[in-house]
Amino acid sequence: MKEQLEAIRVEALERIAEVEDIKTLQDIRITYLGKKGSLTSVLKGMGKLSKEERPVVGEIANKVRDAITTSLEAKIEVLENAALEKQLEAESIDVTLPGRPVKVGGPHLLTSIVEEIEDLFIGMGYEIKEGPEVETDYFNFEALNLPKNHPARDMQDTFYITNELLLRTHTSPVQARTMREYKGIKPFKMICPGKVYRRDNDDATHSHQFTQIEGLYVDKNVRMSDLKGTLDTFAKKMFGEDRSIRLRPSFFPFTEPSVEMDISCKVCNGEGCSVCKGTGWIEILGGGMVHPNVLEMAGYDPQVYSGFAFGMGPERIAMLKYGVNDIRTFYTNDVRFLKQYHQA
Ligand code: 2U9
Repeated sequence: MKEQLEAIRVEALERIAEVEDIKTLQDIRITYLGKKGSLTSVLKGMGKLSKEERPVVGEIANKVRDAITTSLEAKIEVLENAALEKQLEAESIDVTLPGRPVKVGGPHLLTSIVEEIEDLFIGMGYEIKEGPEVETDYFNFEALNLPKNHPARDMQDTFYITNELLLRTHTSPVQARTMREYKGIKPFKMICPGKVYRRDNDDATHSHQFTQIEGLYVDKNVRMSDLKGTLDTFAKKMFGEDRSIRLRPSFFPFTEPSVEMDISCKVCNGEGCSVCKGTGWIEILGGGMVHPNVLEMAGYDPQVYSGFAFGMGPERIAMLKYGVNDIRTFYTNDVRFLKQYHQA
């Protein structure tokens, strides 16, 4: 029996030494020390031993069990440490590796232009106003001296939603709303940037949705020369101090007299080239003195108050300033186009 116990010890320790995984170690524990294990079955046979032999064999059996247990625990610790090492190695982060660059976006060219124009007018004391894109027929047409059946309504092809509701065709209704808000007594300067909609077929110079910035100044004694000075300041700040402007007579239902403003062509310095179609001038915006009917409808007495208004298309301004030749590039969002104008 002593030999049997010794054989178990040797065999068990050998197997433990060879094992490389914890699961097999657990199987070994069961094989030797479990209820039906080999050590246990040897111990069960101790009843057959003499009184003298029993304590001697018992002590050896205890020692063998202790030896196997100690060896098992030591090996478990070794394997667990190795597993932990392996996991730490696999999960280690090399903090010295260079990071992946994060792509940063920037404002759209149109947004930059609108903000630049806003800043210019804020500097001249203007406030920024916004209004709804779904407008009433009243604010989009009626309040701007375009009564129903007025032939000038044909100038704009409109997206109608109902008989009375439409997508605004210009930002002018925001000005009509502002005059109403200031109740015919408060003098003010405002500009209103925003999206507008026309039933146009899209091509290089037309888009069914585009941007407008319109301005309005109402006070006592506002004169045409104020308009001219304001627009001259704007043109020089926007296109360069070496630019000159000229005003040509025009017609808009909401202004009288009405003008269109050109700036001298930067490409040929007024000599005439393909950009300015040989004229030396490039049309930038329209404007005029607010029609007395428009002032009156909004509650401002045209005998006391006067005003000037102007309107421009930021897409056109951006196209001229940066040589963009197709208005659709603002809306098709080709990143190669957008990237060129990041000032990030
Ligand atoms: C009120 C009174 C007057 C706004 C004006 C223009 C002239 C004009 C267009 C030019 C090209 C915009 O981009 S565009 O389509 N606009 O020429 N806009 S006067 O006059 C107003 C507006 C509102 C109450």
